[in-house]
Amino acid sequence: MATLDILTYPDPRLHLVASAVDEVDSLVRQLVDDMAETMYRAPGVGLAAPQVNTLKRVIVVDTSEERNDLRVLINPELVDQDGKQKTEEGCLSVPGIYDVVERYQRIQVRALDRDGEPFVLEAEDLLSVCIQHEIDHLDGKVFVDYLSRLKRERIRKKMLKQLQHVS
Ligand code: GNR
Ligand code: NI
Repeated sequence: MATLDILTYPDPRLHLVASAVDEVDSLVRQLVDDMAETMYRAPGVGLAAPQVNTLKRVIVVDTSEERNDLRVLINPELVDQDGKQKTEEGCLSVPGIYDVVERYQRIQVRALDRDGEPFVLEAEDLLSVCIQHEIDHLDGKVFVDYLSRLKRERIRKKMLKQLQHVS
């Protein structure tokens, strides 16, 4: 296993759309395992493949307190959604920035698991928010895209300034 580098906003690669996985082979499983290790190490409650510069529709999430409930969703698709909730979100690709985003309260998502088997998951609260946040990454969307242009510009400038300091 290996940890992977996480792209940071405003990297333009975070705005590319990921492609569906057509076969869950050993390469995809390797990616899943490396993404899980990267997520736990960060630490974060989710990670999408585009964040580690891989344009495949693969996400991992674990919103459990104990960090022992890994969920792998390959080619995830929302099949149902209900209600609304506003939650303060963060993102490993936008470190240090937190703001409120409105999402569906409850979702049903269909996906393939690490063995390529289809399943349907019902999620609410943080798990639901997290899966919606990760599916957005697959579609080239970062949570700051929901904020006002003014806020987004401030965040962009702050991130670019931090980049200067570390390069
Ligand atoms: O670690 C994360 N925490 C989080 C908190 C609230 C809403 C969404 C998230 S996802 C984020 C990890 C991440 O950036 N996934 O893409
Ligand atoms: Ni994120």
